[in-house]
Amino acid sequence: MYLVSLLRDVVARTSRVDGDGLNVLSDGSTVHLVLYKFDTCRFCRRVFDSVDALQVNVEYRDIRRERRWKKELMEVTGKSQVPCLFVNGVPMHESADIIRWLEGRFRQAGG
Ligand SMILES: N[C@@H](CCC(=O)N[C@@H](CS)C(=O)NCC(=O)O)C(=O)O
Repeated sequence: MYLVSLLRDVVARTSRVDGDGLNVLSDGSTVHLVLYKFDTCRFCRRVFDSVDALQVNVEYRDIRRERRWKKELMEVTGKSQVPCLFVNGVPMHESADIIRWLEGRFRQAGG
């Protein structure tokens, strides 16, 4: 049963809508978000949940599905650790920091 639910979860994750990553903030400025991840990473899942709850537009780059994303991540950050969120091209590691940042930017007043 555990395997079945795990597989179902993986399928759900892989069918998630991949946006273009462009977000318009309340002050009219734009922020481009790219998340390097892989789907069985539990730290990535915490970030997925936050992205979904906050309805943020994120472009996903799966480092296990496409070799070029892992290569690119390593070239820019010097490591292959995920999740890594690029905010307007600037990398941010650590799921807790990423979630805190997302909540600070995208949580609706009163929400
Ligand atoms: N403290 C980090 C842990 C992230 C982490 O351990 N990610 C694993 C995958 S679940 C990883 O990327 N390990 C290094 C590697 O695969 O090169 C966070 O919360 O984001």
